[in-house]
Amino acid sequence: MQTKLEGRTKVHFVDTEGPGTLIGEKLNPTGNKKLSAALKEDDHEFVRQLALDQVKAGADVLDVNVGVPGLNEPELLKTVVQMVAETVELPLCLDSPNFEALKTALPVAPGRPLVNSVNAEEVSLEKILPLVKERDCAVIGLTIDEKGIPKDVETRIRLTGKILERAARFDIAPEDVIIDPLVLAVSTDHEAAAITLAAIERIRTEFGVSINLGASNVSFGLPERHTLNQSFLALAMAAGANCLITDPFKLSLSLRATDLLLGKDAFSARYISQYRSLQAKDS
Ligand code: THG
Repeated sequence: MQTKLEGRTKVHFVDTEGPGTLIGEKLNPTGNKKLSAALKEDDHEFVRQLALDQVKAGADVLDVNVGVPGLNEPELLKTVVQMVAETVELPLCLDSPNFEALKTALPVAPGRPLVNSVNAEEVSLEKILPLVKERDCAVIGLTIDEKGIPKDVETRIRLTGKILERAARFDIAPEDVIIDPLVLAVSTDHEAAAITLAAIERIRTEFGVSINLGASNVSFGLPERHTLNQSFLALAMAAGANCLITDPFKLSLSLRATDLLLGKDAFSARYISQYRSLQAKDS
């Protein structure tokens, strides 16, 4: 199954059978003081550079999140999406829980963007899905509802079914819905990753849709986060996740290594090309 995304000039397919999609997560002010300051001070150069650096590092799609408390998110998301769209050619992923922000920014996003996200709550389904249909784009569906992130696999399967069914009612095709089963930090629940991996396998077999995962969330509160993220990313991809929202500076080569080991990189071409571009950047 393929999801077509489009940026200003580039087309990218999120593909259940092909190599993984890397959504660069760094345009997100959460825990990033420099970016928060840049957004407050309208430092467009800083934002543009962070976008360009992620493209160079191997991102396929760029996530854009501007959630800084106190700032006008609808206006800011629109401004930043416009700015990033002028700077890079890749498709964009508009990351906001704020309906008004998505509604305001979607018209200025080029091509066919990815909306991040809708969830299984009534208010979310009823507001976000019509927006996605109207803009003819794709959406990430989080398996979360009024009760929060389910602890068990079964509820995540049920919520996946609910999101896909509701999308269908709005005439949104299953290939335009990428399910994100979410992962909690293993520091607070040692079974969190194992449960998400089991959910990924079942979503893939039972629904066949693309699966997204934030591969940095698993390691909150632990040392050597990079090591945990790297191991989790490989396990998640082996289980069936084909779209990873993560740090391209640290994980792009690891992601291409996993593609190769899963038989999705003929002649090691993408792995070698990623290696070379990282070498070129270092020298
Ligand atoms: N699923 C979907 N969307 C998501 C997530 C997900 N969007 C947000 C998040 N999870 C993915 N993005 C980030 C961005 C940054 C970090 C983690 C996830 C992060 N930041 C560092 C920190 O907090 O310590 C600081 C980074 C820095 O200093 O540069 O780790 O799961 N659909």
